Amino acid sequence: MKMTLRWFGTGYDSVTLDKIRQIPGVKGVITTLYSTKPGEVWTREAIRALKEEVEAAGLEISGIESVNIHDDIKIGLPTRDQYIENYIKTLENLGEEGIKMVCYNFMPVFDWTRTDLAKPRHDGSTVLSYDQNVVDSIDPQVFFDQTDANSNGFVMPGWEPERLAHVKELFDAYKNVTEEDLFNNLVYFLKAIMPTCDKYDINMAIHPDDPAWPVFNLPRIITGKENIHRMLKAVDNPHNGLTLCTGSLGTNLDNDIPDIIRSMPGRIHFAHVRNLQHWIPGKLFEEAAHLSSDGTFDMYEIMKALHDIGFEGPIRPDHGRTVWGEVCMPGYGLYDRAMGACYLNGLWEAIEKSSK
Ligand code: CS2
Ligand code: MN
Repeated sequence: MKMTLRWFGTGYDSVTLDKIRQIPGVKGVITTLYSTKPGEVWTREAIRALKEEVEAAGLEISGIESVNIHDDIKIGLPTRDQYIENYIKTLENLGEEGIKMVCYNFMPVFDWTRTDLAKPRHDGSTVLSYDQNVVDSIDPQVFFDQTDANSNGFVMPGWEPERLAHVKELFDAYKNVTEEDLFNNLVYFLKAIMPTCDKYDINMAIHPDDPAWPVFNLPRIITGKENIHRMLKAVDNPHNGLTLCTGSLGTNLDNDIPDIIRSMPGRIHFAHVRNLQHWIPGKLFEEAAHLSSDGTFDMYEIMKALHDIGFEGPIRPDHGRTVWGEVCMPGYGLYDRAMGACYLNGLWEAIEKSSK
C-alpha cells in the first residue's frame, strides 16, 4: 500500500502540503480540482499546474478524489451522453498527466450524510455523528442549510452550495429513479468510460454509499458485498473497482469488512480506513479515533485483510476527530488524520514483518 492524505487544494484546505510532507510515511496526496463543477472538462493545463504544485512540495498525486458525476448521468437523462463525453475527456487529460486512480461516488443529491459535524466525544475532541431520528424528521433543504452553516466556513466535498441551492429540484429529478435505474445508469456510464481507462490504465474506484442505506428516500446501490460484486461483474474489467471505505461500509454492522476485502482481490483500487463507534446499530453512531480500542472495528483485521490480498494501491486515513483546538473542515483536520496515518503505518509494518 501507499500511505496518502486527502488534500483539497490551496485556498480550500486548512492543511498545507508542507505539513503533509512531514507526516512520516506519507508519500502522496489524493486531491481534486475543487473549483470544477460536476460535468465540466478538467483541462490538461489545470491538472499539470496542480501536479507541479504537489511535486514542488516533495509529494506526488496518488489519485483523484473525486471527479464527480453529473446528476444527469445518475438520473439517466438524454443529456447524459454529453456529460459522459466530458468525463472521458477529463480522464484522457488525467491519463496524459500520468494520474491513474479516480475515486467517485454514485450517490444521488448528497455525498455522505451526518447529522452533527461537531459532536463532543468523551476525550474532549469533536467528531461527525449520525442519528437516524434526525434524518427521519428533518426537511432535506433545512438539513442542507444546517450542514452548510456548521462547516466552519469550508465547502465540504459533495455539499457544493451552488448545486444544493436547488435541493428541491434535485429531489424532484430523482423522484422516479429506482435502485434498478440507478444501477443501470452506473453500468451505462462505466461501459462508456472503460475503453479510456484501458488505454490510460486508469483505475476507477467507486466510493460506497454513506450511510449504507437509503436516506431521504433516495436510492442506494453500493452498500454491501452483494451489490458491490454485482457492480464489479456487470462491468467485469479490472479497471472497474472499489474504494474500500471502512467508515461507509461499516455504518452497517452486517458488513463484515475483512470478508468483503478478501472477496475482491485485484478490484480494490483505493482504501479509506477509519473507525466508528456504534451506539445503536443502524441508527446512532459517531466517528472515532483510528485506534481499534476507541471504536467498534478491529483495525488490525482490516489492515491484515488488505495485506493478505496484496493491496498495493493508495490508502488514506479518512475522517478524523477535531483535536487540539484545530480549526478545519469537519473530519479533515491535520492532527487526527496524521495520527491515523502513523497508526495505520505501524499496523502495516507489524503485519509485514510478522508475515515473512
Ligand atoms: C469521503 C467522501 O469524506 C468522505 O466520506 O470519503 O466524501 C468521498 O470523497 C466521496 O464520496 C467520493 O466521491
Ligand atoms: Mn470514505
